[in-house]
Amino acid sequence: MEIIAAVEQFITSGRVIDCREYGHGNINTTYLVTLDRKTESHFILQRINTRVFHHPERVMLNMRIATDHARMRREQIRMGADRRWEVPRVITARDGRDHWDAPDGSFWRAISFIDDTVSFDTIKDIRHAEEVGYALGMFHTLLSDLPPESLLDTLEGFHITPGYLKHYHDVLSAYRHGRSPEIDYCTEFVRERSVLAHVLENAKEQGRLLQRTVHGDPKVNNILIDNVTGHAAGIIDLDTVKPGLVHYDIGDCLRSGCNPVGEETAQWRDVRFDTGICRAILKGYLSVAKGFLTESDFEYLYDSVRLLAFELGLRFFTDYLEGNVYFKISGPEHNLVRALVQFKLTESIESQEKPIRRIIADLR
Ligand code: ADP
Ligand code: GN1
Ligand code: MG
Repeated sequence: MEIIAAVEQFITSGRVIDCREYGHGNINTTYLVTLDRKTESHFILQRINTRVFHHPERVMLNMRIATDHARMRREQIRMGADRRWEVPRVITARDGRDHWDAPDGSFWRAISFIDDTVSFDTIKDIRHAEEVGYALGMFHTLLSDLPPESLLDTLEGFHITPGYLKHYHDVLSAYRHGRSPEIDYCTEFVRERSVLAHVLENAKEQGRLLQRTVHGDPKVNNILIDNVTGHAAGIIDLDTVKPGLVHYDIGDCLRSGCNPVGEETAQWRDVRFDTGICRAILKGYLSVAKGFLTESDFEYLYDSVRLLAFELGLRFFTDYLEGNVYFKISGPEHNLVRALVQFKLTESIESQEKPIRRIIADLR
């Protein structure tokens, strides 16, 4: 498919000057398009990965509901005068729809570009960490009164760790390739933690944690930072906005932010969980979101950090064993190394359970 054919579906004025692959996403393919016009000279064009999202038109429906709601709430909330908060806008295609179905079956959509911002793959300092936490807190606040039932389940089983564990067992029993010390380390790691996998889903079933509208993927590079002020200016990658537990988001944001060497490092032995960053992210988060967290929500915060690191390791490891069918990779061992990174991170979280629980108690 010629990308230019997709670009043209979303432009009403101006000429295309440039179109280049953009960002470091693991799922979709993202392009930054530049036009020769004065306003809105950039936009984001994305080909949605339909191997992951089987009903991309439902993803777009959720995105429109969530962004309309967030924009409406943003006007009602008193945000500091020095703060901007941008909600990405879905750009309508020439035929009036919110996406374009290409003749080859690929699914394309365009989103407004949030100008004068930058996204980092890792946390650069404590202030950045607080802003990342603030961004997630602001996102949850803006959607806190959007009933989760208003959204469709666009990715069944997403963050349901027991489901990933079951799939892992199926894949492992069909696995016929060679073993290695790394594979054995991972299988043993998962075996020792099969009880852990149920912690949040059990709490949900017992009514201790309630479903809300969540982001699903609030890792560090999905939070845009204003170039000038250093403040968080918005949160992107809204494909997984759907009903869920805020714990999925808090756990995911912490597992992503508190790993200073980043999730793509090859030096997996050096991975550790940084409690200073953890404190700063939670401080930023709670500065906006404390009001809607219950006692029970606080009780499960430590479990959520540990679980989400473990869960992502399990997802990467399963994908490796399954022949890399889900995440984009740069080589055959990529998902195995990514899994080792997350498992090392989980170990580091476990070894610091007391200080992490203390941080949560102090900020409560
Ligand atoms: P993926 O689902 O593959 O992770 P994303 O939606 O996160 O794709 O986009 C990939 C990258 O493109 C982001 O990390 C960010 O750097 C950039 N990006 C995406 N949307 C926008 C936007 N609306 N404004 C500015 N940058 C964006
Ligand atoms: C994927 O699309 P991206 O790169 O922001 C994945 C997340 C993982 C993340 C790990 C829909 O996110 O769940 O946490 O990779 N998204 C989906 O980097 O599976
Ligand atoms: Mg992303």
